[in-house]
Formats: sequence, structure tokens, C-alpha cells
Amino acid sequence: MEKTLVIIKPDAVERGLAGEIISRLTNKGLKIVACELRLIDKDLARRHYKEHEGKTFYDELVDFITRSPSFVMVLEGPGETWKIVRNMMGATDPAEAAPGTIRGDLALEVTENLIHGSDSQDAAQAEIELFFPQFTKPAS
Ligand code: IDP
Ligand code: MG
Repeated sequence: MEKTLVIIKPDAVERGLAGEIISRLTNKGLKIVACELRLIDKDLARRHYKEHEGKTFYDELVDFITRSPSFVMVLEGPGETWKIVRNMMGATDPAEAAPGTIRGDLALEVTENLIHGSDSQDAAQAEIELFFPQFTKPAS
């Protein structure tokens, strides 16, 4: 079994779309193995989006992801779970995202694009450790 991290972003929670998005992912057959409605703080946001530091949209992205609670989940499936989730999310820019995808059906703007999913198995491992250290590190 492979796990991946999903963040249902503040815009989705604000719009009441968390249930719709969770349903799509669990109807596909993925299993929720951890979840939390959580206000992501600036420090965690900056660490999570470190790869985008210095880009024009970085500050806006950090402000956006920290503005109200996100629904953060670990999903599990039989293999390549991160890839299944990424395909269901659609392209980063909702204008480019195919109909039938979460962003293609439900979003309009590139910043407020509803959902984050890890983009590789290594990223999934690191992001699960960042958001749910209690499940990945032995108790000390
Ligand atoms: P991803 O979420 O599809 O993996 P990334 O390129 O990793 O896309 O970008 C992270 C997040 O940053 C996006 O989901 C989106 O919220 C935001 N973002 C990406 N590119 C832009 C942009 O050009 N303008 C504004 N926000 C952007
Ligand atoms: Mg990304």
C-alpha cells in the first residue's frame, strides 16, 4: 500500500466543497488513514511550499494557505496513490484542467485551485512526515 498527502485548501473548505472532494477521492477507492481540519501556520506553510520560495506568487500562496482552516489528509491505495490523486486533481491552472477533474470541474483561479497532492512518492513521504509526524516518527 502507498500513502500520499492531500490538502483540501482554504478556498474549498470556505466554499463547502470539502465533502464533494473527499467523496470523489473515497469513491475512487482510496482510504483515509489520517485527517485533520487544521489552520496551517506560516512556518508550516513556508516549509511545505519551500520549493516555490522566491517565485512571484510565493507570498500570496503562503497568505492563501494560512487564511482559514484546511482539511489535511493521508490517503492510501494499492499503489501509485500520489499519481491517482494528481490525475483526479487536474492541471495546476484550472483553466487548463480537464473536465472531470476536481480543478477542471470546480475551480477558476490558479492560486485558489482547491487541492494539493504530493507530486511523487518521495514528496508524499516527506509531506506526511511534515504534517503528521506522530504517525511516521517513533515516540521518544
Ligand atoms: P500543484 O499544486 O499543481 O503541484 P505547484 O506548481 O506545485 O502546483 O504550485 C503550488 C501552488 O501554488 C498551486 O497549487 C497554486 O495554488 C499556486 N500557484 C502555482 N502557480 C501559480 C501562479 O502562477 N500564480 C499564482 N499561484 C500559483
Ligand atoms: Mg506542487
